[in-house]
Amino acid sequence: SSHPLDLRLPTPGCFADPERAGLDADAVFDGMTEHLFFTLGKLAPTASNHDLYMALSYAVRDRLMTRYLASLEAIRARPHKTVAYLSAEFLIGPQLNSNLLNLGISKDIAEQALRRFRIESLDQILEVEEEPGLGNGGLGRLAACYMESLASLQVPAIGYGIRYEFGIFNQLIRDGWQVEVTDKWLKGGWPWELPQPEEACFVGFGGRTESYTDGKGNYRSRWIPSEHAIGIPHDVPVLGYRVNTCNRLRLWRADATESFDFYAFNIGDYYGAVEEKVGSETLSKVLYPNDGTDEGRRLRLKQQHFFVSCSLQDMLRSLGNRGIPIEEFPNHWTVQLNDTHPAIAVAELMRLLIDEHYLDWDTAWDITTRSVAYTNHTLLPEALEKWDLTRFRSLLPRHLELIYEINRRFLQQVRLRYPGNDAIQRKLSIIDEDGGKAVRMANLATIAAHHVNGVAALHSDLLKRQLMPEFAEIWPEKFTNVTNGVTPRRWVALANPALSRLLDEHVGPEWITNMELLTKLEERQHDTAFLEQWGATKLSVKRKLAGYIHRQTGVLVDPSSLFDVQVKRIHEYKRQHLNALQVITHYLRIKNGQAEGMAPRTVIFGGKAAPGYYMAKLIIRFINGIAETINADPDMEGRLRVVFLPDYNVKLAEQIYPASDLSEQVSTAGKEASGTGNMKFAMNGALTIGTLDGANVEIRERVGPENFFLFGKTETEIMELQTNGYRPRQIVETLPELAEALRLIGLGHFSNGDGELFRPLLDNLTGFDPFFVLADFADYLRAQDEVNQAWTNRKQWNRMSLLNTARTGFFSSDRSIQDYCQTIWKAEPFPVEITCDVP
Ligand code: T68
Repeated sequence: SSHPLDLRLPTPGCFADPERAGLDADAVFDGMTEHLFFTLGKLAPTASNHDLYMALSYAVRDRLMTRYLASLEAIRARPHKTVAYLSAEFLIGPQLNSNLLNLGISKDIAEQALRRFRIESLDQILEVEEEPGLGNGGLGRLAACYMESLASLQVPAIGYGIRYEFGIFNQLIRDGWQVEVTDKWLKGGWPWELPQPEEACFVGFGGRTESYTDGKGNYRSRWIPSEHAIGIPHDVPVLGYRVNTCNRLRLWRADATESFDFYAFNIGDYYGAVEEKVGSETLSKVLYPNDGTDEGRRLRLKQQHFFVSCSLQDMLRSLGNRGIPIEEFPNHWTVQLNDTHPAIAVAELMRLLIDEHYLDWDTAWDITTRSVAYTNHTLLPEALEKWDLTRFRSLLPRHLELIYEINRRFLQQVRLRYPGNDAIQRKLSIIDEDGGKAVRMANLATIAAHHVNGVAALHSDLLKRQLMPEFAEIWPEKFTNVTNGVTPRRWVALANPALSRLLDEHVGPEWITNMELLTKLEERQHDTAFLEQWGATKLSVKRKLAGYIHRQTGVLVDPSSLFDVQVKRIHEYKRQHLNALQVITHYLRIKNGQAEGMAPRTVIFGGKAAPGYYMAKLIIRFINGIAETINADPDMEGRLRVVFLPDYNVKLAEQIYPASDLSEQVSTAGKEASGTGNMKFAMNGALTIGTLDGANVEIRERVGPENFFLFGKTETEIMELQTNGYRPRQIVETLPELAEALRLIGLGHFSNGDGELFRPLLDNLTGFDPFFVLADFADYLRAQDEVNQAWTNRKQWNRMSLLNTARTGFFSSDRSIQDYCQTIWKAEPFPVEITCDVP
C-alpha cells in the first residue's frame, strides 16, 4: 500500500532514529533516563517507584508515537471508513503492561532496563499504576476491549467519550459496609493522554430557537443557546497487538468558554462569569455511578450532549479538512451508539446537518440513518433512559423540535401500516405520553439506526420478541445479534502469564490473535501429565491471589481449596444473595456434621454497589457478616472461608480471573444481557455454575453441557411463574435447609445478634422475591453438590477446565469486532506501513 509516513523527513515528533525509538533494553533504559531527568525533574538515585513508573511509561509512550502518527497520516492521505465508537464509558484499565505487550517489549527487556534503577521486577512498577475508572462495569469494559481489538485487527477507529476528572468511586469496607471515596486518578499525573487544545469544540445548552429567512428566502431554524462549554480533546493512543495500527480514544474534558468570561468581566459581572466557568467545568467532573438504573438527572443529559456534540463536530470537521463533501459522511464514518447514552447523536447530527450545514431534511435524514447504529445492553425497564420532556426542552430546545419532526414522520408510517391502531402508536412514539411526558431514547435510537443489536444470542432474541416486537415487525432486517467478546491480550496474555506460557508451548504463540487455535488443546485432554501441569499452573496463580487476599483482608486462605468466585457489580438481578445463601447452607452442613465429602472451599466476592442502591449495599453488608461469622469459627478451619475483596476494578480483576476454579454466573434468566466476566473466567479455565442467561447459554453450548454446571429456571419458566403468581414463602416451607438459613439470619447469627439488620433483605426474599432467588435455590444447591463431586476427581476437573479454555476462543473480542465490521459497519482493515530506512 502506498501512503507510508516517510520518517526520513524531519517531521517534528517522528523519531526516525531507531536508537531513540528502539525496543531493546538499552533504548528503554536511555528513554527512562531522559524522562526521569527532563520530564520529571528527578535524579535516578532518589527516584521513587512512581517516578520510575512515569519514566518507563513516557519511554513506552514515545515508542507508540511513530505508529500513532503513521496511522493518523495514513488515514489523512488516503481516506478509509473509520469506526466512531461513541460511549459514555471506557473502562480501559492500566495501560503500561498492555502497551509493552502490544509493542513487543518483553517483560525480560523491561526488567533489564529496570534493574539498572535497582528494581528487580516489572510487577513492582506495575503495582503503582493508577487505573482510570472511567466506567461502571461491563458496558465500559466492553468498549475498552473493542478498542483494543479494532486496533489489533488494523481497523481505523476512534473511541469518543468523556474524560471524567473523577471516575467510579473507590470502595472501602468499614464495619462490613461499603464506603465510597472519590477517585482522584489524575492526582499523580497520568502519562497516557495527549491534550489537543487546538481541536477544541464549542457546545451549547439551553436558550431558545428562532426562525429566520436566509439570503435566498428560505425559512430556517436556529438555536440560540444561553450557555456554552468548550470540549478539549485528550487523546489516548490505542496500539494494536504487534501491528502498526495505533488508533485513539478521544476523551473530552469540559472547559469554560473564555469569550463569555471576558464579556461578563467587561460589564462588571465578575461573579456571573466565574459561575458560568464553574458550571461548565462541572460537566466532565464525575462519572455517574449507577449501572442499571436511570436517574434522569439533568447533568447527565448535559454530559451526554456535551461529548456527543464535540464528537460529531470533530467527525464533520475531519471531512471538511480533507475537502470531502458532507454527503459522503456515511462512507467515511460509521457511528456506533454504545447503549442509548450517546443517542442524542441522532438529533445532534440532524441539527448540525440542517442548521449549520444547510442540508434539507431528507438529505440529512439519509446521512444520519446510513451512519448510525445502536447497541442495546439491557432489557430492564428501570435502566431504559427516559428524559422528562420539560427538562429536555429547557436544555436542548432545538433537539426537541427535531425529535418531534422525526417522530411525526415515523408515526405517519406507523399509521399507514397499522391504521386505527392507537395503542401501537403510543408504544412506538419517541414521546412517552403516559403520565409525565418524556423522551424515550431507545425509541429514538431504534428509529434512526440502520442496525440495532443485542449483545448475546438470547438477549438479542428477547430484544426482538419482548422489548421491541413492533419495531422488529416493521424492520425485521434491522435487528441483529453480536455476541460480546473480551480481548485475549489483556485477559489471558497479560493477566495469566503462567497459562500463556503453557498455551505458547502446546498450541503455538498464534493463539493470541486467533483464539480458535486453542481447540488444539483438546488433543491433550487425556494426557495425565499435561493435566497435572494444567492443575499446577492454576495452583501457582491461586497462591499469588491467596497472598493478595491475606494482605488486603487479613484472611488466610488455602490455595488448594476450591476458589469459588463471584465478581461483578452488586445487583439484585445478579443474585449475589443467592450465592450468600448457598454459603450459609454449606456452613450449616459443616456445623451439623453433614459435610462428609465436602471439599474445602474459598468463596470470594467482589463488586461495587451504586451509592444510592440500598438493597445492594445491604447485600455487601450481608456477605461481610457471613464472612465474619464463618472465618472466626474454629469448626470452619480448613473447610470454608469467605472473602469480600474491596474495590473491585480492572487491575484486581486481572488477578482474580486466572486464579478461579469456579465462576458464579447466577443471574435470573432473562436479566443479564450478556455478561463478559463469564467469558474471562472460562478462557482462564474456570468452570461455570450458571443459569441459562446472557452469554452463559453460548458458553455452555461451546464448552459442552458436561463441562458446565447448569441450574435454574429458564426465562420462559420465570415468565410463567410471574404470571401464575409466585409465592416465595411456600418455597421456604418445603426446604428445611433454606428455612434454617433464613431463621439464623433473622436471629442475628451473622450480625452480632442484631436480628433487625438484614430484615429488609429477608422481607424482600420471603415477600416478593422479585428476582426469584428462592425459586432457584434448591436447584442451585443441587448444582453446587455436583461441583463438589467433580472437584473431588481432580484429573477430571482439570480436563473440564482445559476444555473450557480450549473451546472459548469464540469469545475473543476479535471475533465480535469482525462480526460488527461485516454485518453492521462495513468497515475493513487498513494496514499502516512505516518506511524507516535509517541504517
Ligand atoms: C452491561 N451493562 C450488561 N451497564 O449488564 C452486561 N448502565 O450483561 C453486558 O455484558 C455488558 O453491559 C456489555 O454488553 C452495563 O454494564 C452499565 O454499566 C450502565 C451504565 C450507566 C447506565 C446504565
